[in-house]
Amino acid sequence: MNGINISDIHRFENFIASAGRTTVLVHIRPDGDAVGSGAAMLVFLRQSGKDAVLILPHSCPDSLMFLMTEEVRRNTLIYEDNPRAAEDRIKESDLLICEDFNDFSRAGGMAPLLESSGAAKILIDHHLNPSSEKFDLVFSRTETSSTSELLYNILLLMSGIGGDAGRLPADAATALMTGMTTDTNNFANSTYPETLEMASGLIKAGVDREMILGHVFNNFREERLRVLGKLLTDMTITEDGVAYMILDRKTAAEYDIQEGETEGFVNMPLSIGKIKMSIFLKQDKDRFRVSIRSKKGISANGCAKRYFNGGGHELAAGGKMMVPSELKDAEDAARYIEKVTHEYLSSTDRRTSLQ
Ligand SMILES: [Mn+2]
Repeated sequence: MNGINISDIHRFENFIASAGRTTVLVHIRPDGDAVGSGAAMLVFLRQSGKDAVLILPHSCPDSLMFLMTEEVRRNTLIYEDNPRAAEDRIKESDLLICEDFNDFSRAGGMAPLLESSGAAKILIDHHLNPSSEKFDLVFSRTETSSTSELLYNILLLMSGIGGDAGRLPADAATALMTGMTTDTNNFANSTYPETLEMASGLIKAGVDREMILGHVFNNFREERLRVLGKLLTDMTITEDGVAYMILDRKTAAEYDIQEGETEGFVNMPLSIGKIKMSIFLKQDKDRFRVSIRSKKGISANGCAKRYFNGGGHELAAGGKMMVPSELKDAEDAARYIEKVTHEYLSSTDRRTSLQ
């Protein structure tokens, strides 16, 4: 099923069975797929009687707090709030399950400890170019909507589940549905036939999709929509069909914009017919965080890699530019984007593998 090797499932089950303490980790600034796949793995392990803990590098965004059920909360450590406890947990773990990232560097401050840990390491991820050599077992698939979808198919193959989504713990099923729904932006992108099979299986199993949509798409603060309005008004569109928006620190403070609230903004300009690629920059303490989305035929990943110290998926990627060493301010950022996107769209390596 889904190209997952059954012997890898057996190895995964053996790693879990022989582990005393298992720790599940996801990427920094966790999104719906990270929290969803992380919570689902945690609940599955705990309901199988295992000593399992989930570590989130940063706290869970408000819109996803419904996934932090009593059981999940009790067994989750937030590295940002309590680095010592998270580090101690990693040190005493004999199995580390890393989800929704392709390299330890995506775990932020915990990266060196994870690299040097003697624990068995398993990767479950859907990003390009995973650091496979650093793991004992790798489940990596890029032609899938999300890590949550990949994990769903892995869990279905586990003994005790036997392909029946109805046998997944209910909270794990909800978490997986959430991760897939947010990573596809509610089935708008990266949706494969298997993605819809997953949705069908989970809804049959009793997952409440409307509840999930209510939390993740219809529960924002007014400030978010106000700042989006301003960004769209100020958006620049270049002759090459690139749209870009820049949120500097001053504007973010004026609108009282909080962590995670600009999630999804970068997708909006793609609704314009002539736009081939959309770039969104958000200024942080010492850097601009960069999000890039593209339409088929243009590689967002290539652009992120070549000009913005990043990467990701073919049509959805991210990066960062340090302030002031790489970009002085928002004006400088605008000039840079116009220059490099023109160069990029005139070159041949803009193309994606998906045509
Ligand atoms: Mn993901």
